[in-house]
Amino acid sequence: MQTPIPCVFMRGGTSRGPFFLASDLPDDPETRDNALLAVMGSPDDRQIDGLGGADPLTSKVAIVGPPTRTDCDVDYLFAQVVVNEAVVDVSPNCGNMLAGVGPFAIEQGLIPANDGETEVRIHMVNSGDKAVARILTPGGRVQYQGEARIDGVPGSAAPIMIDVEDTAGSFCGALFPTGNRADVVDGVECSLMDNGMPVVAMRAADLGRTGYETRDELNADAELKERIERIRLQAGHLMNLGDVTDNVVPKMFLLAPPVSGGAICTRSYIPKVAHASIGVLAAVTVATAAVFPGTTAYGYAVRPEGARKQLELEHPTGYFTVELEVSGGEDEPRVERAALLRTARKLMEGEVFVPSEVWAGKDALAGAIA
Ligand code: NQM
Repeated sequence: MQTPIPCVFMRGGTSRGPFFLASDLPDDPETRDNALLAVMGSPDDRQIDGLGGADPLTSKVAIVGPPTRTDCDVDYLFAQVVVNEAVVDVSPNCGNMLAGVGPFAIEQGLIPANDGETEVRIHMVNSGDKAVARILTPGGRVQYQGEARIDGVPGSAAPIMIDVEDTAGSFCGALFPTGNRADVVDGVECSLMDNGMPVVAMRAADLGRTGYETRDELNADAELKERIERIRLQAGHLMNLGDVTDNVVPKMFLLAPPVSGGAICTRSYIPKVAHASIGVLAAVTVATAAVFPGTTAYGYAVRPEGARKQLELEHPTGYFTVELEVSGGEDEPRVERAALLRTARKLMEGEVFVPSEVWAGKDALAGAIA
């Protein structure tokens, strides 16, 4: 026997995965995680027995429900399903899947749509932070087609503008959890930061690399991956995250001077596989590093003048633009807000099946209680 679970399969930014209503999933986190492993086909390098795309970027799940924060319209819990381990990590956020939350919430009737544009205030449950997404809804229906382009996704789609604020220290308690703008970890100077995503930012040159390597080259570099994982495990303790062996944070960044007219060049690991582009909230954190003197990013970064700064972060498949609103002086800046452009597309709507020994479904529970 198998249990059907209603689900919408969506691309959100440069990620993809199933979106669920929280009320359609098991309430108990352990059963929920087992169901999500079965949905995605993990653990398995190919995720052949599930919906996962055998890559961290396509092994993601969004769980959406009514808000538990009074200033928000919906709750969004993100789950990273590890491809080849039986691990479901709800410790990080995902700013890419976030792009699909507004369209999903509107179409599921969690929030009414305006004729024109609908603002969806999203409580990112993983960190407790709030994001505001603006969705095009002509005639009260979500518009997916449009002219907005984001690197890492072919073609164009309707723009989804997302604002995040007050993300400093969302997971680690402070923007610089060690109190320093740079620390030496395992012999390498690192900026340990969290402006919406815990990040370890290192100069690629300090690890004997250029920082301009392709994703394939980085994934084939076993020696570098081992070194970076050693640094990550130590950084986890320094960043108040504890033992991060089974967590997908902090994300690991190699930085280099910009080569294509951007603000800084980035390569990232999420955290053990190189990213095809860059994570959204990770990009906000690295852009923040670029405006703080004393970080590993500052000396490399090319920054525009003024309080509102557009920083184009170079990554393996193009650019990611982060707009930062910065107050305070040059030495003690404060990032008030970050704005991002994403797109999303609904790909499929239906039911996904999990073996009933993993989860027998809500009706079974109701039957047992009755
Ligand atoms: O940093 C990848 C992604 C992400 C996360 C990852 C993300 C973010 O590109 O907000 O979006 O870091 O695993 O989807």
